[in-house]
Amino acid sequence: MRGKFITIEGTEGVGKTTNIEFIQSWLEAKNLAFVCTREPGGTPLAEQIRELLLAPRDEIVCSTAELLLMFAGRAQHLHQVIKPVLSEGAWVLCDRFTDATYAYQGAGRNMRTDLIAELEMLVQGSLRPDLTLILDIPVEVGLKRASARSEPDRFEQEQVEFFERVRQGYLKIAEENPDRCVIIDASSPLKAVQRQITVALEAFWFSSEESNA
Ligand code: Z5A
Repeated sequence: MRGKFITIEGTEGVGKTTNIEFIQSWLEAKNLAFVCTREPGGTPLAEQIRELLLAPRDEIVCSTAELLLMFAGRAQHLHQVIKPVLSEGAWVLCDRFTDATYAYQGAGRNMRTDLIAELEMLVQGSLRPDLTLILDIPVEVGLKRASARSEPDRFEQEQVEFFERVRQGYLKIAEENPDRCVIIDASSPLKAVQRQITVALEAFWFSSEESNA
């Protein structure tokens, strides 16, 4: 049986990295075999593409080049990691996936959604995440958290308006995919965020067990 594919998404500084560790402990407590990975990245080639994408540079990166690089890394990641792991029956926990492309390149950079959908079909076929946790937070709060943590990468140098469009992009994805997406209020204290994540994971676990029975 194919394993389950969980993704975690959100704008800057929402706490994905912090909460991924928590989700890993939940998977371990359920005795599930899983691989934790990320995008852009997840294989040596895709990690090199990540470096190219995140490095601040003088040259303006055109949106089409950015979009194609995202999907180039994703193709390699799917081929080398995600698909083999799922077909062995293990679960995949991925820090960002194609929803990030719709939110950042689509809503953020105003790229056409139908073009993104064509690339999605080319690279993924029918494969989609089974559960997506969208950590949501007011943009200013997330940017403040992120800036306290590290030097800004090329995306983090964008203006507040860009991240506002990205946030709205994520909220639209959640609205259009209610069976797959759960919005988590990430502005709460960490314990409260993790309680919401546990509720979402347990509900997903229960419905997966029911459909396997
Ligand atoms: N990107 C794209 O454009 N298109 C695509 O298709 C894909 C990606 C896949 C890299 O992603 C960039 O790639 C990303 C979008 C683009 N750029 N941006 N912006 P990334 O996921 O590697 O980068 P990131 O979004 O900047 O994630 P991050 O740096 O790992 O941040 P985070 O994981 O969301 O946050 P965190 O490190 O867990 O937490 C931030 C701080 O807040 C930290 O000090 C925590 O201790 C603190 N924190 C966390 N939770 C709380 C709560 N609840 N209360 C208080 N403080 C908290």
